[in-house]
Amino acid sequence: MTTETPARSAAPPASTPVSAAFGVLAAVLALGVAELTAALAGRPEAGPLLAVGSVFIDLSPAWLKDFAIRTFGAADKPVLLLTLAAVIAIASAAIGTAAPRRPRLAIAALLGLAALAGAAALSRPGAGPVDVLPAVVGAAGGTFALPYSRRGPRPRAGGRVTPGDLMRRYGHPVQPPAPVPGADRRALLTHGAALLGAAVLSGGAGRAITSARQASADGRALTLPPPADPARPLPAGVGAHVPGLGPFTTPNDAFYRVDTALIVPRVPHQEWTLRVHGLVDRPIELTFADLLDRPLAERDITLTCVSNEVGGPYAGHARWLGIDLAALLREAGVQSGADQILSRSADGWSASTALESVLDGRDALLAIGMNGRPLPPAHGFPARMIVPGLYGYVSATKWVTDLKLTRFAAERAYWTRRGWAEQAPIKTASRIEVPKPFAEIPAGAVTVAGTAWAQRRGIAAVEVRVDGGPWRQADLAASAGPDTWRQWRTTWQAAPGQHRIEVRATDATGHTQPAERVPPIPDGATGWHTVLVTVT
Ligand SMILES: Nc1nc2c(c(=O)[nH]1)N[C@H]1C(S)=C(S)[C@@H](COP(=O)(O)O)O[C@H]1N2
Ligand SMILES: [Mo]
Repeated sequence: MTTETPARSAAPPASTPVSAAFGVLAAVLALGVAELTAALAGRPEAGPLLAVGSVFIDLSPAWLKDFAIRTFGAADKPVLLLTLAAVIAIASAAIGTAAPRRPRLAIAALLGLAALAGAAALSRPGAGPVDVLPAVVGAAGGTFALPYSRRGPRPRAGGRVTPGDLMRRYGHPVQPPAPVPGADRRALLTHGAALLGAAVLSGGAGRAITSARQASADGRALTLPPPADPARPLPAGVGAHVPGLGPFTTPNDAFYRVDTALIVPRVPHQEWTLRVHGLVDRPIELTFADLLDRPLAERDITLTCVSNEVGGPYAGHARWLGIDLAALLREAGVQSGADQILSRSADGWSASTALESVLDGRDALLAIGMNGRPLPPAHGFPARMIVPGLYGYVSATKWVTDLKLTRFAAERAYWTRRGWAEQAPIKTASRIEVPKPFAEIPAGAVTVAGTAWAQRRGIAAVEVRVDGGPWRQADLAASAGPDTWRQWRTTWQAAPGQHRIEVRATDATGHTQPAERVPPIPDGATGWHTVLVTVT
């Protein structure tokens, strides 16, 4: 009698690179099935990558966030996700490598990672018990896949047949065939490909389900009522019409985006509500339909971000449609003693806005429309705040669901807890958009153009100088009011060589931008935007 050894243990222990690769495959499968589970549960933000990434964003110190925004700009989120993927790859390769010798330890490590992902998902605002499901299913998928890193996989028939197998099949002893060279490797590849295929299919299906749901949740199909109080038409000549200078009104898809949301929160307007509460006599709860029933105002307002560096891209102009925020607060009956509106969003972000700045007569809006369309999801659909003259982090809450009247002494918001100023009126600013930095331009008449803004005050003058020479007045395009940016242009007779162009604006109160450079934190950058060019 030949003693039969099970085929599994007959397979050779996998080599280290193979074990590592199967460890990574186990992780990829875990992520794929977790993603699918999150999508089926209708909670894409509970998937391990997004949940852990979001926790990382909220826990990371301000200097790291500043660094990320400065270094990667709009790519900061993809960079974070890639970094996270790299960390997972390294950890899972280590788990795979440990698996042949320390299978229990490997499984424990995998379950530990899954537990972290589950805890991260549960800690997110609005999370419920279903949010652990992706981690649980992912852990199951990972442990299922992991044994392949413990041993080489079962050989294919003919690859390694025991004499016992042949005895049973043919009823008499048969000489086992020589192992087919390469069969083990083929089997490894097949198993690897199967795992990868399952991971990609489940992950891809998850993504597809999520994006299909999202398309139905956003307001693309929605028609907004016309404004009871339309914006004044833009005066002719608000655009300086210089090639390379953006349009006066920024198209929605070109509008800068700044927020802490790793994926765009999708809030179905049918389910959205806004609560107005705190230090008020009559708390209010509004649905989206209630908003549509109220008189809508349309206003031209330029929005800017406090994180914008001198000359930076985080500014945009849009025509917003919304309800009068001050009127809403008055309806609720704000009590004396309140000095702050603490607004919160569906994704758990918050902003503290000085109550005074919303009640002082400016066009503060609870906006639902942007440039004639419902707000795009990335810009806060179903509703967001817009307060002229304040940087976005203290005023422009997207996906807003809650307004609490409170006191600065009692409560702080997302960024003010992280060292940014509580009072953040937008500083007078100007930037050169044409020519571009380090442009090579032919000698002769060169058009220099850009934008300047000083919301609430308005721009009174823009001056340009070259190589530290005398300041010269630029031509201002028409003004659309104090709350919008203003385009400008001038002509410079350029001689060959390297040149430094600088710009500074003066607002309608007579305040001129100071030369002193200060960084964005805590309440906005100052300094003159400077562009170096080569004239040939
Ligand atoms: N929910 C939420 N709203 C938010 C933010 C955020 O991180 N989360 N960022 C704010 C900041 S810092 C700015 S500058 C504006 C930017 O608005 P935009 O992305 O529509 O340009 O949104 C504000 N509203
Ligand atoms: Mo911002």
